[in-house]
Amino acid sequence: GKGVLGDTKTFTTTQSGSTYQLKDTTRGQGIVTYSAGYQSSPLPGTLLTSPNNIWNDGPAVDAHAYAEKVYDFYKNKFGRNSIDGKGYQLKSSVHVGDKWDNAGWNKVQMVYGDGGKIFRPLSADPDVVGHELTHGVIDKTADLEYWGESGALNESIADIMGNAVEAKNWLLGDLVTLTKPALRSMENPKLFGQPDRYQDRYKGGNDNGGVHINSGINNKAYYLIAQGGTHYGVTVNGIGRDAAEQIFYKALVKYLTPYSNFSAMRVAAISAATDLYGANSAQVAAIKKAYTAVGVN
Ligand SMILES: [Ca+2]
Ligand SMILES: [Ca+2]
Ligand SMILES: [Zn+2]
Repeated sequence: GKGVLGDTKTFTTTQSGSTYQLKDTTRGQGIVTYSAGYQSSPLPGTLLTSPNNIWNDGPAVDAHAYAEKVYDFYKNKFGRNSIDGKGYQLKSSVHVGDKWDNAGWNKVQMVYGDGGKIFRPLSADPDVVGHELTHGVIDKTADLEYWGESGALNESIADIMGNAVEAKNWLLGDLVTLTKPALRSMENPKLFGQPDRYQDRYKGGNDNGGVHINSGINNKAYYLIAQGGTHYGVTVNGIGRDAAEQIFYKALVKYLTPYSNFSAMRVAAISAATDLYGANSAQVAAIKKAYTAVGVN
């Protein structure tokens, strides 16, 4: 099939009689992709089919192939079988709404608009798909409350894992934004209007208390842990993406709780890194330095 960006990709479908369904039964309890038919409801809509197993609906191809990619990411990296660890069926609906410029996890399934003004069809960037499915993983684990600091951590962990699915750069949404180079940068949150240290956090009530704003603080800490660098005079020796991913996954499933704040995130990451690498490890040292650099103690 052909994706939104014109790239050819292969993915798993199911033959049913004389047609093929956009349904992968080889991963967990399945990965199934529907069209909402340019309406916002009912969901999931109509199961997509093809008479010849050639797929030209770009947003559907990307939603399906990248759901498989995210499933494989969680399975191969962390041994996790889908969002609930028990193979939860991953449903996606594309063509949701009339040129809807958004995507989301609605607590049951993925929904993707076709965009038009701000975005391309949103399934075209693996980090977006990884971000939204990670909200599902968070719901089933730490269940971080979507408000204030715990909400910003919810957003940041969705960015961290979404970005890790691609692991190509430190941007979010760079393949789908039409009016700017990306939606967010973990390396330099300020490029897209996010704070990069705790002192500069947003304290107002918009955006659920700034969940998509203050996520920049934790994103920057994660970037420093993985990649290293000097931030406000504090130098961090990076530990690499793989170790950082393992630490934050363990922090999510073992140590974070619904009302964890930034300070608790620091402690959770240190605890997870201590489990994995020991209290005197370079990994623990990097976490302490990185959180100090962003003003979280
Ligand atoms: Ca919840
Ligand atoms: Ca991307
Ligand atoms: Zn989100």
